[in-house]
Amino acid sequence: MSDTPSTKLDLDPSPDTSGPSWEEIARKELRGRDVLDLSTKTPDGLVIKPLYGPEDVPEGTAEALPGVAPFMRGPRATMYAGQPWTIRQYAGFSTAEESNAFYRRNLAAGQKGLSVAFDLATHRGYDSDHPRVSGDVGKAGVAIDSVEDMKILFDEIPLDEMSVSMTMNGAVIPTLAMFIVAAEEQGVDRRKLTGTIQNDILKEFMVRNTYIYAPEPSMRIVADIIAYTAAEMPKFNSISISGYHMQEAGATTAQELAYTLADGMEYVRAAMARGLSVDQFAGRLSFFFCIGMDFFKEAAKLRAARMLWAKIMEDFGAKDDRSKMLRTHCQTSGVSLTEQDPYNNIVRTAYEALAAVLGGTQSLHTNGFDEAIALPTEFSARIARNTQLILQHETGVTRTVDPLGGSYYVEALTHDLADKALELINEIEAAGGMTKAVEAGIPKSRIEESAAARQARIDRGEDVIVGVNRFRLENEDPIDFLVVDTDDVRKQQIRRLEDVRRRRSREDCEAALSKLEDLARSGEGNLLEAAVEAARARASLGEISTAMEQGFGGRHAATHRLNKGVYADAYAGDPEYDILKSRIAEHVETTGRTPRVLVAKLGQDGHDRGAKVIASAFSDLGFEVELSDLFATPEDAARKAVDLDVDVVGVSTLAAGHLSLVPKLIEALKASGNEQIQVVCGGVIPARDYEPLFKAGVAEVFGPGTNVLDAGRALLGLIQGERRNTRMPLKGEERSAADRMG
Ligand code: MLC
Ligand code: 5AD
Repeated sequence: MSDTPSTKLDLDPSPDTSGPSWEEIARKELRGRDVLDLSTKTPDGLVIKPLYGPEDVPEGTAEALPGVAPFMRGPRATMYAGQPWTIRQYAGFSTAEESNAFYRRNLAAGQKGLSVAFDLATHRGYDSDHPRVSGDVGKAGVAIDSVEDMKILFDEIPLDEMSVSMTMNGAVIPTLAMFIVAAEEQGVDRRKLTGTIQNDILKEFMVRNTYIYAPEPSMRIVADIIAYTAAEMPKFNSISISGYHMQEAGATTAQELAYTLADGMEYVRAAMARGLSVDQFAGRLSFFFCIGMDFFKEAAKLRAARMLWAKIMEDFGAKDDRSKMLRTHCQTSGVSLTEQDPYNNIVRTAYEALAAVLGGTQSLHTNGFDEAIALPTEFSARIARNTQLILQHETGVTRTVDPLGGSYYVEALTHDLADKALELINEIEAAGGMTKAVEAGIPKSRIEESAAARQARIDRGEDVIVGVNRFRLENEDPIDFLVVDTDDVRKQQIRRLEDVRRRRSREDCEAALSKLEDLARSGEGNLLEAAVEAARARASLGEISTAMEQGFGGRHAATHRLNKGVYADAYAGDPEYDILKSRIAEHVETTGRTPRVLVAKLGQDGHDRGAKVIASAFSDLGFEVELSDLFATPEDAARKAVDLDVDVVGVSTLAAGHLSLVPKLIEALKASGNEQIQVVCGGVIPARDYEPLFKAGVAEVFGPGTNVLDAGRALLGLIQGERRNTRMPLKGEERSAADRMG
């Protein structure tokens, strides 16, 4: 028998030079169009070519190794081959008892680390009995008022074994203090605690908005925590420097990357200004990125982040490799998920999770598919968790370190992103560093511009979202989602709080609080250390926050500006845009009055991307637009609406407080004799909330995925006297279908 062909085949893949070249073949496939036409531009301005080759790969790439500075290929030498990433699902709702039970069920089902989501009252330093937070208690996370709540939250979860992340920035001092004391009373010394506190205040001023104090005292808090943990909690990550919320707020990839690292540089400086040496604390700085749908770009971002951070830390004089090693958590993107055809979100989340893993994340949260509607249910949480378990156990991606390493495209993209980010970092540094840049509003307005441009691309169908602006379903089947009875949670919290207050020694508590206030005022001592004493004496979270507030001289109120022109730029030459704009201009001419809108945020929900995008788009269209202050009460917003003599108040809601807050706003408008002012709502609003909102008098609801031009037309219609109680239908959706849902 002759040899089989396979033993004779020459497997050299180099091209056959006797035939036509790649360019010639490509041009033929394109029927004469230029190959350069296939290049695309990212929102960052990076050019993505249709083909990459060895000539695109930067110098040194072939030699790069994981576990060796600058760690582009991964912080650990063996990565997932040695130990897979931590499956760390962010969760929390209702009371400590309910959240604790949820955590325990999840851990039993394969989750590996904990990640606590606190409610907005806790974030903003209010106890559950504070009148400002009645709509927020237990809604977007778990309510924590005292050490007693914290002990229940971790009941039967051994804190010397389980690493716990806590997403807390505003009320970070009382929260971390209560965690330390809860562990102590569980018999666990703080030196043994593993986990992470978010403690990243700069991005709060930029995008997430759960700050309490002004930037300067806030930065002191960050430094106090870094100093305390460096001395007392050697296994605990003192900060989670977060780009996540930047991307969610609309930042481009390079912006997310650059501003996160620039924040990190500012924290390093703050800690060094405390007299700590870099290597004393830098090994416990950690990071947190968002992973959106641009698959390779997101993986490349993590590789670029590690490379940049190692170089930055060398510049700061770091000697220890651990100080140069960027370790990160990732979460799949919430804004990439849709209310429409929600099962698509499972697929999106799986791709995003894979990008995070190929990028080399240390820890990962995958979102629930019901994300655009409510907090995860037991069911959606299971699918989200299983998405990671399947990646770890079935796909084989853990076998090899940095499997994208050596991809011409990914290597080039990694460097291009790093270069672009470096440009943006230098701009922040030239402005005097991130604290100064934040005060000047530079990153915030850049991100808002990107958000408006992104919205315009979606509205124009240039960025495709399956099931929303393309391939829409005719009928959407409703899905089950989680409902938290906040009134009940609030009652339970108040009962326990009263009990704690009754049992504690008033003297000890007051002494500890007044010491804390003194330290806040004088700038001396360590606030966390003092707060640990106050927490032991059963001071509540609100009391500890208030003591510091008094010492610092008050709460911080941000001012915000409206970005003008971005939406108009994105729509230049669009006929639909022009028609609406001239209809508004006509309205002004015939009525002699510019239609006026107040875009309002109510309660402790600080997510203001949607509000900002709508406000700037409407203002470009010709409406007169004002933004309410963040954290307004319904009464504040009603007063402002009346003072400004607006036609419509548009409430933007993302944290589920609308059912209690919006009716109060309408009542307040009526009580002042201003029922002519109409109220509309937009944001994350489950379908079952429409009816109660309409009953309360809401004129129209705009769900996620609403086209901004459609919303503008609807608003003008309302102002011109069309009256209806419906959800805004989406493009291609029958009005009658929307009416049925309403
Ligand atoms: C890891 N280890 C290895 C290894 N891989 N050892 C040997 N070989 C390997 N291959 C070791 C590590 O050295 C470490 O020990 C230990 O195992 C744990 O690994 P890790 O990689 O550090 O993982 P983890 O403990 O999970 O920490 C990940 C982290 C951390 C550093 C990124 O900061 C973290 O968990 N962050 C989570 C943040 C989070 O959940 N945020 C939610 C935000 S939600 P050692 O001793 O070296 O530490 C949000 C939404 C909102 O913000 O807005 O509300
Ligand atoms: N439980 C689970 N996930 C949450 N998220 C926010 N709050 C919770 C919670 N209590 C997720 C959502 C959101 C992101 C910031 O975190 O995915 O988009």
